[in-house]
Amino acid sequence: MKKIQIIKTTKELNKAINLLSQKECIGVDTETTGLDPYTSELRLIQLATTDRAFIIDVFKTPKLANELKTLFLAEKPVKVFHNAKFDLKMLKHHLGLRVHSIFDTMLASKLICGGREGQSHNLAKTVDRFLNIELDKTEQTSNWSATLTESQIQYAAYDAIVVCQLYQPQLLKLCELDLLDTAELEFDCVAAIADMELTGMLLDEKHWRAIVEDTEKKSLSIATTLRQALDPVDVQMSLFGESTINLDSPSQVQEALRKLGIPVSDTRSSHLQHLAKEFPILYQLLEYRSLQKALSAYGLGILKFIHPITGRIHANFLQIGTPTGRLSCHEPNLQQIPASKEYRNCFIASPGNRLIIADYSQIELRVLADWSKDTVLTKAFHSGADLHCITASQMFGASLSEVTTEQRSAAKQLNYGIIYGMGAQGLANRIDRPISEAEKLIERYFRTYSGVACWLNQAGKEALVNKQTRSRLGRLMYIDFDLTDSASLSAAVRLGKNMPIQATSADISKRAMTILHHSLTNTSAKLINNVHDELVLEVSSSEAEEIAKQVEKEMMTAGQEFIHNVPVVVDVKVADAWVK
Ligand code: DCT
Ligand code: MG
Repeated sequence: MKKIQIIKTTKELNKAINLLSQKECIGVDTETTGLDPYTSELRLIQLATTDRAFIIDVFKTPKLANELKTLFLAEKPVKVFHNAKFDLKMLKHHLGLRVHSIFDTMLASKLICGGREGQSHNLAKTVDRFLNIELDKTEQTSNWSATLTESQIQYAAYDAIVVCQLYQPQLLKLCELDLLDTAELEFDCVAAIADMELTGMLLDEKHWRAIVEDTEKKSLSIATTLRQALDPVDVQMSLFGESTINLDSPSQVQEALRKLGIPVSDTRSSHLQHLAKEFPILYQLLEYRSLQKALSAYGLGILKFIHPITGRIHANFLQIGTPTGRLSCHEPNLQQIPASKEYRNCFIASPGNRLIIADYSQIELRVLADWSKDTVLTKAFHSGADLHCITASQMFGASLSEVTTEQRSAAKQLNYGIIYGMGAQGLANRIDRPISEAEKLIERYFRTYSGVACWLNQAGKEALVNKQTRSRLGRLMYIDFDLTDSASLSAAVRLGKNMPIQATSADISKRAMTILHHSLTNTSAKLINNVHDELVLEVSSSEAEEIAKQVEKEMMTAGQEFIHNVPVVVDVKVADAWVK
């Protein structure tokens, strides 16, 4: 039986804080009446050591919670949370409390897992894995707004205690796996992400509806053209001139295309793209599909995420959303709003504010240049000229001023394709040239950038030997493969080449968020979105220009912590909407 105390007076609280302050770490947890900070209430705050817990009932003694300010801001003890983002949002929104020196047992568990998917990192599973304890979570969703039962108090206390107990074994494991730097980077970034979610983004609902309607109209009109082309007989016979073909059915579409003499082996878009030059009707089909996709992904569905209280969209960002450490975003996915102007234009600054849109220029290629120490690529970045143009001039033997748009675009495909382990066939498809030409280009690329070739080769080999790869900071990504399966082997090699680069870029982006979150604390500026190498902030108009400069400078600083021999460039724009 663990010792549990419900704190009722300032005196009791001070005594508890005294005791807790002497610990290396304390477990912290909250119980709330729901998941959304704006519509639910904060009921309990639990503070714990490994064998006792102190509980503050915020309903009964709300003033006591404010007394936690010093403890929460202090460097020591370390505050251990499981999924700190959730508790930080509640503490900040309801009590204005901020927390320094965080250790997050959920993020630690994910880091230790090294990007392997299929493992759950909820508290019960984490406790089971690291402490071999079975945790009863039945009270989690019980009624936290009524009079609390003994069982609820026990549950609340025990959660904070086990979180505190997780600290030592997880710290040891992080140390063993050489993950302390990565863990520090992650833990420092939690508050930035919590605040970004609390702030949310403003969507111009009317404008969005207009665009969706416009897309629907376009889609309808293309569908009519397509039906007439694909199903001419039916249209003529039908009384209402309507075709019965279902354009969303691959088998019906394939059959109709074949009847027209178009030799389709399947109806995947990449295949159709290939044939479209010869059979232009396929361009219409591709266009129809992309409109339909946009409608289902970004149709009116997003409007239900506009918060009834704030009027903004508060998406859910998963801090370690992918094995490389990139953030992912859900409900809705603000990272996947189409890059086209019309959609992004709908995300606006609220009156009196402006947006700052800042993105790293070619960050992955800069990481590659710096890490591989390739002299040619490094020199290209130092020259300050357009990288893709430089590559094009080298690949096609033209002077910089002679490079054509197509050549630049092919060079760009090459520059990025290389880090994704793209082969000659892939390049040929993307630049729409014969495979023999793609082969020559790749060969010339590696001859020019021999340092890159060497680094990539090595990275691919090491992935197979070590069955893992790491970012520059040391983020661990296990690579699982089947030695007897060549497809699985080449996938592993590809990951070995690409993951370290992408993960390092993700680390840079997180570091930038942390630095900005910290330095912008006493300004009007707030982070509102992260799309990998791009950060979006909202700021009062009067501060916008000045803070934009600060954002540029600090994002560069974050980049240069990881990239030492190549300049880091950040493009910054101040605008009324999310457009570049
Ligand atoms: N990207 C990629 N593969 C490509 C193109 C882009 O992986 N073929 C990724 C990496 C960079 C990011 O998208 C931003 O894309 P762009 O802005 O188009 O790339 P850029 O290098 O900045 O090129 P440009 O100078 O044309 O903007
Ligand atoms: Mg660009």
